[in-house]
Amino acid sequence: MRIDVLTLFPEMFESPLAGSILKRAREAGVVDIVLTNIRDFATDNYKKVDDKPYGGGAGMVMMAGPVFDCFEYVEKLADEKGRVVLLSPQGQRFDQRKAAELSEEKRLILISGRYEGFDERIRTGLGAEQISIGDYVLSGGELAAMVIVDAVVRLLAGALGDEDSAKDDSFSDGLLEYPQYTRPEVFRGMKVPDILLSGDHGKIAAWRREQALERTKKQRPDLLK
Ligand code: 9D3
Repeated sequence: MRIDVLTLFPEMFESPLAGSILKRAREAGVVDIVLTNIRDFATDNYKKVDDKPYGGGAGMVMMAGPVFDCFEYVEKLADEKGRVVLLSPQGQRFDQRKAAELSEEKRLILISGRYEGFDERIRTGLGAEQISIGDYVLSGGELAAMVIVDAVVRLLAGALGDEDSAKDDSFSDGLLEYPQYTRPEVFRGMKVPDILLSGDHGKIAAWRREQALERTKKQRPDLLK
C-alpha cells in the first residue's frame, strides 16, 4: 500500500512513523508512507495557506489553491489513483470496520487540515470522503491522520510479527478482550485466576469468552447492540 499524507506539519509524523510496527512495515516494504507539506504550494511571499471566511465569522479557512496544487502534485507521484480522505470533524466516525475497509486499498491520500476547516471546494473538487476519529475537538487533522495510518497499516499482511494477532483484537469479534495475566503467579497478594493455571484449554476458552462478554456488558454495552 502507498499512503500519501498532505499536511502543514509533516514533522509531527516523525515519531509515530519511527515506532515499532509502522517502522517495521515500512522497512519490510509493506507500506510506503509519503509526507508532503501543503505550505510548499503556497503561491505568495508569506507562504499563506489560510484566509478569512466569506460571510464573516471567527477563525481562518484553509485555502483551496495550495491544497489543490499540493494534491495534484502528489497524485502524479504514483500511477494508482487512490482513495482521497479529508480528515474533518464533519466526517463519518472512524472505526475498526472502516480501518479494515481502507486496508483493502492500494493507495490512500490523506489530507489533514488546520484552522477552522477547509474551503468547501476542496472536498467537492477532489471528490474526497471525510473521516472523523471521534466526537472531541483536536487542534488539527494530523493526529487523526496518524490514528488512521496506524490502525490501517497494522492490518496489512506482513505488518505484524505474529500474523494471528490482528484478528484476535478487541472489536474484530465485537467484544472487549478478556483479562490477561503474566508472571508472577502472585503479585502483591493478587493471584492469577486458578483456571488459567489449570491447563484445561476448553475451560480456559469458555472462561475467557464469559469474561469478555461480562466486561463488554459492563464497560461498553453499546457494542452488544
Ligand atoms: C467551532 C467548530 N469546530 C468544529 C468542531 C471547529 C474546528 C475545530 C477543530 C475545526 C477543525 C478542528 C480541527 N480538527 C480536525 O481537523 C479533525 C478532527 C477533530 O477535531 N476531531 C475528531 N476527528 C478529527 S479529524 C480532523
